[in-house]
Amino acid sequence: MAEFTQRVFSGVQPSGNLHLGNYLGAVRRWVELQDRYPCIFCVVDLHAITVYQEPKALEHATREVAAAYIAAGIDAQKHIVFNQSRVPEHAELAWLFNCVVRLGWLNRMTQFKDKAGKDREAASAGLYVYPSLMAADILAYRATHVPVGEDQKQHLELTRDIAAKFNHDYAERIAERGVGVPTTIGDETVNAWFPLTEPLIDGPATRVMSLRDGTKKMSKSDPSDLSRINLTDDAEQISRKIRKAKTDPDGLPSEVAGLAGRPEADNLVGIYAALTGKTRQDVLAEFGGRQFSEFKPVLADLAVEVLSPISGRMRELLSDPAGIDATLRDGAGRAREIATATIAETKAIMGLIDN
Ligand code: AQP
Repeated sequence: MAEFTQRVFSGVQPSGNLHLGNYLGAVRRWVELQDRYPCIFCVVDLHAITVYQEPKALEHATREVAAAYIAAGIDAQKHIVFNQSRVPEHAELAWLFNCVVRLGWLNRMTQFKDKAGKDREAASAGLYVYPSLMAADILAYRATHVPVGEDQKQHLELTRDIAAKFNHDYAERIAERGVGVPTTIGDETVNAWFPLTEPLIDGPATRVMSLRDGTKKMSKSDPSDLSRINLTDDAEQISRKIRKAKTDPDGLPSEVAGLAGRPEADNLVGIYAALTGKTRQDVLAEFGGRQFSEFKPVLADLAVEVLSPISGRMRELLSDPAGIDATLRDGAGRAREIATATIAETKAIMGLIDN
């Protein structure tokens, strides 16, 4: 029986400095997955412009995100690394999906509500249809697995809804053209053109929180630089930010249950766990009963040890922007071969003449 080719797709927006949350929640997981799957890692610049980006800063951030992927250990020769806008099929498929997605579905997206804020009328239309573009990014490669942080879970569910509706609406045509892949959903088997992509959200750092407020996620667009550890921060900056991280007056508990209602403590313990590959319980077995004044310097040393080789390698790569551009160009060429074939068949399924 035919099956979907197993493939991983994921991306980061070049909308500012890459931070520890992006690294622990996404990029570091990709490095592990690249030994098990063929992977496509995209710098999603078309997503970034859903909010205004100063052009020079966008160029710099695009190269910086690509450099971070490679510095973190992504093999851009064996896998595919490129920036989204170089492959126009993403935007083309997003339009087709805009005609599949329902307004009611888009209206439920919490990220739009968060990012648009109170003045929704002033938000770009791009920000509103962002989830269609994300579905297109993934399904242009008919990717089966997408490693992301917790915040992207709802968008991934929407991607599955779009795929399922497309498969359902065009079921006859998919069968007629003999391109369907039998896919079991519950106790039903459908003839799918698009896979129902699996999100991969696991580990102790699927949601790294701001160092200034444990109830808000660490984010590139947080106006306070003290809220996040950037991958480009040097040892002194990392230590200072961890020293200044908000905590409560109590010491560390010895059981995970003792972290309940203490978001800042939970966050720092989670970061330590993710950086060492341990569980929160392991960390508390070691540090339970100690004060933050003792824990923070150990955490800072650990963060510097893990991040400095990455930031050093990023600096080297960024000293040769033409080299990064060549990697992105090469990746885009290979990505495009896959995406053009998907779009051609998708259009044919929909009845859009293109011969
Ligand atoms: N705080 C986080 N903890 C764990 N994972 C995170 N990710 C983002 N923030 C955290 C994951 O990183 C990947 C890339 O995210 P993105 O660039 O698409 O944008 P985002 O999720 O909107 O990240 P930011 O930093 O908050 O950017 P801005 O401020 O520009 O919106 C995704 O897999 C995401 O889950």
